[in-house]
Amino acid sequence: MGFRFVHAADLHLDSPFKGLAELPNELREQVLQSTFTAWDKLVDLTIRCGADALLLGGDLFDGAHRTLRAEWRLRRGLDRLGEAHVQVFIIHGNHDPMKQSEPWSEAEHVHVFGTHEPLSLPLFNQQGEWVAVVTGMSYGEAAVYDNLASLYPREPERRVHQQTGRSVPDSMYRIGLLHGTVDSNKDHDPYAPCTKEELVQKGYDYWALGHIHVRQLLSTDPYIVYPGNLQSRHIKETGAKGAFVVDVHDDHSTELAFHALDCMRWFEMELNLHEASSLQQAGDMLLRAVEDIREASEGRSAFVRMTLCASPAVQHDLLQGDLQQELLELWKESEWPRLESEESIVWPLQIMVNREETSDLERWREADHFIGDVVRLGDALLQDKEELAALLEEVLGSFYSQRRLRQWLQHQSEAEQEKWMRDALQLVVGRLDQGGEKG
Ligand SMILES: [Mn+2]
Repeated sequence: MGFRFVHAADLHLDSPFKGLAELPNELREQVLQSTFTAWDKLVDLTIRCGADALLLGGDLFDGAHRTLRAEWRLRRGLDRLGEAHVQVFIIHGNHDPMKQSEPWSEAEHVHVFGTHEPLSLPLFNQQGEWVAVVTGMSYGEAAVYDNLASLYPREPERRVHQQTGRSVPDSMYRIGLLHGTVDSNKDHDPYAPCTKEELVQKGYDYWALGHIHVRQLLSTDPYIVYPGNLQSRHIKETGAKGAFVVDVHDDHSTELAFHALDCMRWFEMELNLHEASSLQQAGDMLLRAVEDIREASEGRSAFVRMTLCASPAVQHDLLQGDLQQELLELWKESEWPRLESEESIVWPLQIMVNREETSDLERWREADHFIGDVVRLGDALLQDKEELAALLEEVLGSFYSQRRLRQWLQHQSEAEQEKWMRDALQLVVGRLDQGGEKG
């Protein structure tokens, strides 16, 4: 018997979105509401597509200390799903380990899996037919290093039979609901680790996973799926975010359709300004790129970290810090009217300049001249890591006496430090060159 379910995970309701203090108020409010807005959109989608069930793979809340408004917003959505006769299956993850009692678990249509061992529950379609068995287990604490998947039963429908006496239909679709790490992932804590092979061996049809925020289809036979988080929360989570609508046919063949549900997106991009010969032209190109992002974000607000790659002439202008700032101001200025009319905003978080070596440097490197000496000295420092480190320590000495600056400096990579050196060299040579000291 066919049925339809929606698979989502990592809602992170009420994420605090730190570090956005400089955003205009209107935009900050949009950001703070975004995880809730995405949840509401998930509920809308689930009801609209006539799904029989919604599966949530953990991290519904961002923090173990949940705000009252987060609980209220979750509950409001669950109530709406109940009115539409949608069953909801929930596990708790590392961000929202299960509490003694979860207020919504009393609702008849909401099934919250406990923490001691995996539980197997029947899933009925809207016609009341038993079509699948869902096995899941919640985290009872934030850090779970045990292999939970290994505890999942091989024939979960037998457990349902033992508990309820209900006779098992001939073919039963098996779903595993799990918050964990498959085959390790360097960007996430290795909670509830297991291998893909282990999951395959269990004989389930669909592994509905949560925890990893990047959408991934690890396997299609069986389906092993991370839907990713519902709403991205920072610049490292780029691209569309949402949930899968999953159709299971009579023969258990399975079809997935991704639906974007996010209400704002993050973009990390480079803008090539090599064709620009003046700052005015660079400004025009920047504004055109902003329109491209607006199109790509499909009506959502967007936050952008942009790196400018410029021709030597423009680069020289950009290197004077205030001009880089001017481009930033131009960008913000062009977005203000939209902010007031609450249209989709494309907002710059940061503009950086990719300071490629200009031809000036190449020219001076060979010259028998003071500027040539400077370039050669810079080259030597870039070759000698110890020398460079010693120089930086000398130059940045006073910063090291301030705790926060010191911490920040200590977290900068060697590559970043080399970039500072190259920037400094470019800047010095640019200034000397401009000063008319040509040999
Ligand atoms: Mn998460």
